[in-house]
Amino acid sequence: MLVNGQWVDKWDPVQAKDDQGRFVRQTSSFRHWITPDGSPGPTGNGGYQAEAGRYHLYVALICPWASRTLIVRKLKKLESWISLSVVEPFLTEQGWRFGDFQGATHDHLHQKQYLHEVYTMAASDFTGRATVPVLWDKKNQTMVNNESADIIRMLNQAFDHVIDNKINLYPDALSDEIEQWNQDIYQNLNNGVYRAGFATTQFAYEEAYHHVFDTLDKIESRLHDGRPFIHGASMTETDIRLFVTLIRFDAAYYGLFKCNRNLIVQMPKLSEYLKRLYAIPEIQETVNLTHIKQGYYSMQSLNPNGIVPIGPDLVV
Ligand SMILES: N[C@@H](CCC(=O)N[C@@H](CS)C(=O)NCC(=O)O)C(=O)O
Repeated sequence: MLVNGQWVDKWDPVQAKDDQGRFVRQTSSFRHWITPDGSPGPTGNGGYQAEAGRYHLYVALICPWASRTLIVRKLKKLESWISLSVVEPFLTEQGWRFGDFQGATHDHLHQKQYLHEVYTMAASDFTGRATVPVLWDKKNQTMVNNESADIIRMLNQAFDHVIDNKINLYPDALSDEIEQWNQDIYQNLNNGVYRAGFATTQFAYEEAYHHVFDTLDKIESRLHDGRPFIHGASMTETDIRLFVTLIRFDAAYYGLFKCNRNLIVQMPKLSEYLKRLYAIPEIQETVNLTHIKQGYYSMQSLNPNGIVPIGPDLVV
């Protein structure tokens, strides 16, 4: 991680833990918002107006948080508005690296080798982990936001006045319901699988494991009435948040993170739901199973010899 702008120590996936061995994720530090007129968003400062070609997204295809921003960028047809760089799937001793691995790219903007160098361009004394996603402002040469929850929310509406795209992943009428689901899904499933995988006590692992499967059971039974998406007929933010974890589950979380009561493919409604989402081209284009497997199984503390399992194929 970076301390006062200097890279220190070897990369360790366990960001922090509490006194009972629970994995604790770092909070994001750049929280500005792109808005239609540059006025401030819910957090941070103003000055980030939606303009063609002004912004850049840094992602990792292994990463569920980065992938949700990629999905929204595609669904909202923002590819020509927001350019993209993709890091390699392996976690190096200096964190995320750009390069030639298939599906990755170089840093088109700054020709940096490591993502942490992009962080120190934005804040030369930055202390913290250099995480993806990063939304970058080319005009002011700084970081707008590194919190995917903010990024998907802002991409859903900041450019609506200039693009012809009517998809709304966060309709007013559903906002309360979406917020409730977000909290539940984040804590118990999206981050729940990481809490199981990175637990450092049996207690913390079992607690997280039960949260993961209680949540999957709850979703399986909700889908029993035949609804195509979690909140009914239309896809919302909740579906995107679920998809990124479900698509990684059988390939990575079941084995590496020990979330092994059952596979998603063994849950009939959930696997139909996953297939339905995966059939949407804009979503499918963001999934790279090679990056997912190589990336997760390169985490040395969980898999010291770095052997990548052959199976399973994509579950959908
Ligand atoms: N709150 C962040 C979390 C992002 C995050 O933890 N990303 C992971 C990859 S899945 C990362 O970049 N980790 C690098 C590290 O911890 O050094 C978000 O949702 O945007």
